[in-house]
Amino acid sequence: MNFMDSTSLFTREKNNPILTAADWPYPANTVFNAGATKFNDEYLLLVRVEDHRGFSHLSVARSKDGASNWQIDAEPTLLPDAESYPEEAWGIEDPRITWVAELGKFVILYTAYSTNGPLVSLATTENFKTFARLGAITYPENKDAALFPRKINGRWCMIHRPVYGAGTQAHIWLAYSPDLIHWGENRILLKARTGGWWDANKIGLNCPPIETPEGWLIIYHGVRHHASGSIYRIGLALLDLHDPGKVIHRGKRWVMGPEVPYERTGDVIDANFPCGAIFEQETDMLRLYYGAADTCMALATAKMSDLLDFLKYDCKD
Ligand code: BMA
Repeated sequence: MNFMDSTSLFTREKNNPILTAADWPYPANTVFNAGATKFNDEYLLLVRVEDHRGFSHLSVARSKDGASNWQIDAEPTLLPDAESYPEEAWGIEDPRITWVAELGKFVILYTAYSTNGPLVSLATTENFKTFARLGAITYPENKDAALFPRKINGRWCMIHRPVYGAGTQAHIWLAYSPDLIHWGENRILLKARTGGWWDANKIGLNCPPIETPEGWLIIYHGVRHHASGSIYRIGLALLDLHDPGKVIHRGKRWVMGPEVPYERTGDVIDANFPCGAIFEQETDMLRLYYGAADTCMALATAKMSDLLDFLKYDCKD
């Protein structure tokens, strides 16, 4: 056991929460779990907005500095379309955005909340105004999916998270596809730990894999169940660049858990849930955008080199 403080790697933005339902141009219950990317020299969040029926849709918020003065679309940007896509009956949630240079498009994997449970759907966009849906790419129950930004050994690759055991167990899986629609060669990538671990029983991917010279950085959550509910915390792993099925390192400690009031109170207490991260190579800075307590959006930053050093160090004992 070493005594490095893994929870000091990320620094919370002083103006957190950066977005709340009160900022919204139309009535909303909560705004959280946004996908994130850079677009037209701005930071863009595709925010999950929950309405007063309990159903979610997605809306764009843009900012020049990624932390303040957000310009929010006056109306919902992407609404569920249950008529053409029945799996969207109870809303669309938790988008993960990947810029795919080869296609010249952003590929968005999101949760479609079907009447048979959540599953993963795929849409593309070039402008965050119009979207092309490719439909459901998994069956329920499955969520927490994201696409790698380029083909690996000639095929598209995604991470996803099927659930079994009446929702009590979930591992992180990998799958491959020739065309983004038909997915196969499924296998477990990271297993939930067991017993007393912070990431026992149920884990899921958070942000799309981030390419670094040392491997794909994976940001994932672990759910710890206890007498008064669950705690969603964030951990890290590193995958081989050429074969993402190979795990190079997996951190033992969590790097971020609910600590401050906006993470500890809200519709779902004690839930830190990022869906987007932006890595700025020039400054070595990783910006992590996360939903806090399923209620608002917050930002935390870390140095990529510190995260990679931590992963090596944390695996040793
Ligand atoms: C997960 C997802 C997230 C949510 C989190 C905490 O299973 O459904 O959308 O933020 O639970 O409620």
